[in-house]
Amino acid sequence: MRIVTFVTSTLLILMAGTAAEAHAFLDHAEPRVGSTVPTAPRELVLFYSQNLEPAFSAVEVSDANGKRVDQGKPSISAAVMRVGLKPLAPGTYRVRWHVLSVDTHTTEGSFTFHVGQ
Ligand SMILES: [Cu+2]
Repeated sequence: MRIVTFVTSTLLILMAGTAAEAHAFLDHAEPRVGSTVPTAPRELVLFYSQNLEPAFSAVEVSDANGKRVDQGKPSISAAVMRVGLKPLAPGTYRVRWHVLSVDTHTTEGSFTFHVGQ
């Protein structure tokens, strides 16, 4: 419970507008944010601007019906988080991530990528 309170309070601080420091922002991703890829990727990789705390960082990938298509627990090393993907049919997929960076700030975001034409 103490940890939940801590995360919530840091999120509130972030939302209050003290975002001037170097939080862990998403630098880029593979597949790229908003991109269309011709073949289904087997893995999603997120590259951040700062090292992550693995215990409090997560990502979900879902299809247009909201069904999870990631393989579960991501692997996190330094500033990179990756998760395996189930075989993806053509379509649009949404990525939702939240991370706790080593400076104790939380950030979150979402984006889509498209498989197929
Ligand atoms: Cu920060």
